[in-house]
Formats: sequence, C-alpha cells, structure tokens
Amino acid sequence: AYYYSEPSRTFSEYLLVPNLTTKECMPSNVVLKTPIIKHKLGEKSALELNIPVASAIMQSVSDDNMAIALAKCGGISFIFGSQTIENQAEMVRRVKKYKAGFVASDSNLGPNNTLRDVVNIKEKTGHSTVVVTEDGTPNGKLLGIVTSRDYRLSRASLDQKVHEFMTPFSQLIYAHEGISLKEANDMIWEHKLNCLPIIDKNDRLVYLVFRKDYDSHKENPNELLDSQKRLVVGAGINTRDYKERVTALVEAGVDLLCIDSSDGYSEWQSDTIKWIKETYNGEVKVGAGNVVDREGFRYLVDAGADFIKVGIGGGSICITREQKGIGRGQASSIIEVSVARDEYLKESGIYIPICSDGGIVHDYHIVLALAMGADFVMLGRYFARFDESPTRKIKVGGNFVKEYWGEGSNRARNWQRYDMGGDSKLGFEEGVDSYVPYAGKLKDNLDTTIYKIKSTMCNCGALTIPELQQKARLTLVSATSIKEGGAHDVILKENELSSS
Ligand code: MZP
Repeated sequence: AYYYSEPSRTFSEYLLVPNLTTKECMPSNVVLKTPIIKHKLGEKSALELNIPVASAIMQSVSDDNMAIALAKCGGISFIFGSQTIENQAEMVRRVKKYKAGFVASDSNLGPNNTLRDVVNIKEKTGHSTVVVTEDGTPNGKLLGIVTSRDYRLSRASLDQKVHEFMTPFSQLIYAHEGISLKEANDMIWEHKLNCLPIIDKNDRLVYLVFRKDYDSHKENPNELLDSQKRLVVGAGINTRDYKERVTALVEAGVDLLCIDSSDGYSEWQSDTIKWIKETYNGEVKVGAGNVVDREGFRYLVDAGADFIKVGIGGGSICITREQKGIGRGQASSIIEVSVARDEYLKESGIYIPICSDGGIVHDYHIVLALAMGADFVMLGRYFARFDESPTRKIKVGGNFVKEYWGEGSNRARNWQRYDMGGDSKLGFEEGVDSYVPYAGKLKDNLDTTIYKIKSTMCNCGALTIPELQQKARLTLVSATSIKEGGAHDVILKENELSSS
C-alpha cells in the first residue's frame, strides 16, 4: 500500500494571513469573474461566471427555479440528473426561455403589439406593467413587458420586483417619481440614454435601469436589449444513459454538462467524455469528477474534460467516508489538484478550471478554496436553505427549516451517481435525508456572501481571483487556535436570555 506522509486537511484547519491592503483594494473594486471551461493560456474562456459559485447537482437544490435565480446573480446551477430525461430537458428549456430583464406577458401580447395596446390592456385589467419598446417611444414596437397580478403593489414590493429583474449588467442609477412614462421615454430618446423605464400602476416612472457601462453605450437604447443574453445553465449527466440524455439536453440548449459521480476516476467517465467530444466535434462542453488527487485529475483531462470537479466525502449530507472509508480532506484535495493543473498548464499551455465541490460551511471557506487554486465552488447545503430551492419549507421545533437530502440517500435513489458497473443496484446509502435552517431569499444571502468574499480578498491584497491565488498566504491552525477563533471567555447575551 502507499501511505501519504501528511494527514489530509480540510478548510477549517486553515486561515489567511493578511497582505498589504492598498488604497485601491476596496470591495467595490474586486472583480470575481472566473473561467469555467478549459482554454489556451492567454485566451479568454468561452464560458465565464460573474461570481465563482455553482449550485449542486441535486434534487433538493437545483431545479429551473434555482437556476434562474442564481444565473441572474451571475452564478450557474447544474440541473439535477436524477429525473427523467424529458423532465430535465424541460427544466433546461425553461431557463433558456427566460429573458433576464423582462419577461413575456401572461396576456396575449406579442411582438407586433404597440405600447398603446399594452396600455389598453393594462387599463382594463388594472395590471401595472414594465414596458420595453423597440425605439423607446410609446408608439414603438413592443419588445417585452413585465406584468403580474401582484403588481397592485406597495412601493416596497415594487422595489423588490425590480431587483429581481435586474441583470448582473444593470444598475439602478436613480429613482425619480412623478414623471410619466411618455416623458421618461422622451427623455431617454432625447439624451440617447441606454436604459429601461420602470413604471408603477399609475403610469408614473419609478426607476430608470441603466447598464453599468452605459457611458460607452449611449448611442442606442436598443443595445441594452440585444446585450440581454439568455441565462446560462448547466446539467448533470451520468455514465449510463448519457447518449439519450446528452442529446436531449443539447437540443434544449444547455450550456454546460457535468458528469455527476461520487468517484469520477473511472473508465466509465472516460468513455462518456470521449463519446460527447466525438459526437459533437468538441463543441459540447463537459466537466467531470469528482476526483481528489493528481492521477484522477490527469486521467479525466486526458479524456477531454473541460473542467474538473474535486471532492469526495466532504458534503454536509455525505456519509461515503463512514460507509466506505473513501475520501480525502477537501483542502488537501484542492491543493494537490491545483498543482497538477498548473503542471498541465506548463506542459500544454491549456488551463483547466477546477471546481471545489462540497464541504463549504462558512463563507470564508469559499475564499480558502479559491486561494488554494479552485476557480469556482459548488454548494448544496448553502442553496438548499433558500426560498428558491425545490424543497418544502416546514416548521420544526418553532423554527422554519427546509428539507435537504443527499443524492446517495434512499430518498433520491440516484444510484447512477454511485455506479460501479454491472447490473446490480447499490444496496446501501451514501447520503442522509436532513433539514437545514431556512434562510430566506437567495439574492439577499448571496449578496452578503459575495461582499464577505470581496472584503476578505481585500485583506489579502487581491482584486481578482488569479491575484488571490498568486498572493494568498495560508497558515495551518492548531486545535487551540481554532477555539480562539470563535467568541470565547464571554457570556453570550443570546444564551443568557434563552436560559433565563
Ligand atoms: P454541501 O455543499 O452540502 O456540503 O455538499 C454538496 C455536495 O455533496 C454535492 O455537490 C455533491 O458533490 C455531494 N453529494 C450529494 N449527495 C451526496 C450524498 O448523498 C453527496 N452522499 O455527497
């Protein structure tokens, strides 16, 4: 047998030592753009995320609803594969049909209607409507509207609605009440502003939504609508029915596939990747995993994988280590695979993105994963807590919780993920069925997490993820210093209150 000389480590055993924070190192200057598919050194990856975050390939996490919410924030979901091919393809289709920034009306309006038609319908139904016309004038051709029955709204809920429709490219510049839509459109047209007017139910202007880089796009308001790309979505596949599944997912418009397996260092994965690459002339992108060492990484890269997913046994619902004694501490896995990725880059000039999957408990763990060489992270428990996850929200012991179960649990029955070949189905579970504390809306939580990531990066003196990877200084912490890291030697007020 081979013995590793070092114990395998996980995130909580590390801390970041700060570097010089220069004056320009402010959270607002940090850019979290990150590549997610392989590319030549010096070239841009054909697929990038605005934030380095993916939601897990799980029934209890990533359906089309989650995918829309996360893609709107700049991340990506991988729609779970442990469902029929038709259902999964339909979920992908729904995400691809969704247009960030505006949605189609639920009435009979189409691209040939004018704004006047919309206003007539609006008056009849009492709906409030966000209207986008081709030339920005009230008589222009209708391009899209946002309308909904709950638009008889208070100002606060209208604000929330607007935020939901904001794309990562848009920014609220100012709110100006009291101008009519007609006046707003005249103003937009006259000043050639690149923005969308948002109106309330009395036809008064509430917001103008601008692109962040609107200065460089002043010529034509329509540019905002051409630039409104469709949302990006991924999907999980397995090494059994991949021929039919991949065909259906590609037809549905999926952007990226990922072979979902607890142990990806297998000939099954190699065959699957090769089939996809040959069938689609390399056009269809596919990640593979999970692996935890240099050999597994290299094997899947040689087979043609576009990114590599790392992690075995660290997931919050995972009992693979208990059941089979298979796995490795997540930090050690990422560190070793990142070294292998850098060696491969030197050898071939090709950069392979790495995804750190599972075991993120605190927000700073994300920064640790990135500092150790991951390009993005995949989270299950984190996203399961939000309104947008597909599971039930229930009250347990006076607190709201959401259900969260593993793909290796009896409930998910995703035995393909644990497939060892042959005909027999697995006879034991590798995951649990659990609850997680309910945490509210995805965007509110994610905004805080992203702000924390950016702040931590500023402590490290880094404005981008590659800069973080280059500059980060990591130190192992002793068990005693881990204790020192939490509140200690004080009486917490919450505890005192709850015991009195
Ligand atoms: P976490 O974010 O909840 O800690 O971990 C999520 C990850 O756990 C998933 O992305 C997947 O790799 C892994 N997973 C999913 N189901 C199981 C299981 O049933 C599992 N064992 O380990």
